[in-house]
Amino acid sequence: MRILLRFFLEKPAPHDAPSAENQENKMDQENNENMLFPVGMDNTLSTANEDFVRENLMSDSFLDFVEENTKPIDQMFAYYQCAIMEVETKFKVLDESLSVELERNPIESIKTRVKSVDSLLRKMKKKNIPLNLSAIEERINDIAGVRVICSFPDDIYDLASAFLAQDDITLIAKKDYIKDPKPSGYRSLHLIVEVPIFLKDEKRNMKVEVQFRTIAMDFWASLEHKLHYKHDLPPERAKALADELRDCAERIENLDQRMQAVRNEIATYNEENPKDASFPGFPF
Ligand code: 0O2
Repeated sequence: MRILLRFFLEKPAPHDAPSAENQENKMDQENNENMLFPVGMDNTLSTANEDFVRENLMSDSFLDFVEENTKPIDQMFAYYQCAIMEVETKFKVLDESLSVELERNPIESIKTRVKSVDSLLRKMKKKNIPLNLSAIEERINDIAGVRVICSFPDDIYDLASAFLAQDDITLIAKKDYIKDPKPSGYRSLHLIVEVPIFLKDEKRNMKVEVQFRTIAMDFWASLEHKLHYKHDLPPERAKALADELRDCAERIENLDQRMQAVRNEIATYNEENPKDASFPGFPF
């Protein structure tokens, strides 16, 4: 619907009689924008486009057809959004409960997203997935995504095992790119899980991809993702930059290990030298 409206709204009003001044401006504008059609022809085409849109794309039967077919898609995205909310809440609860035991929050932040339509279509094309909703739900695992950014590498594994121990979570797949980084240098722990969502009169199991990263891993992945848009580099420069990014990833891994070692030493010291648990002045 929005596409139809935009198409319609962005076209100039075709029946406006152009004044000489407007006509001149229009020609300047068209020359500037390198348009394909001469002025008169453009107007004729706009009128033809509008007639086509009114008669076909705005007919009641076509609009009913669009509504009928977009509803299941909107519903599917809404279900994935519900699954994201369930999983995000689970991590907020884990973070709060573990903060007492650890005296700090193991989760720095949580980011969530439902896959964008263009990213979904690109994946369907890449994997040659048939154009129907059940094939999409069955074969695409990351429509719902939750990214959990942790303080230290050990927090990742502690949180992942606490999450997987919950009896309504089913593990579908696990990819440990921390123990076995991608050739790009990418590090993260990925879990594909199924989580139930409870609707008005049904329960549905939905797939969610959970990515666990430390702040350092997320820093690298976010910047590297942005740099991917630079496709037109000469091959030797592209290789040099890929090597540079891999080197940055290795340095970041080293930083993570050093920060983890500092944390471990402090934790050991605290265990060996416990604070006096009794509060002076309180009789219990
Ligand atoms: P988006 O929507 O932009 O996040 P599978 O889904 O398992 O069949 P896929 O997609 O190859 O196959 O899975 P993979 O590689 O395990 O995980 C894909 C996601 O991990 C990507 O999402 C990224 O979020 C992240 N990722 C994987 N490799 C890299 C990498 O080299 N650099 C960065 N920055 N991120 C990476 P998408 O597919 O990009 O989709």
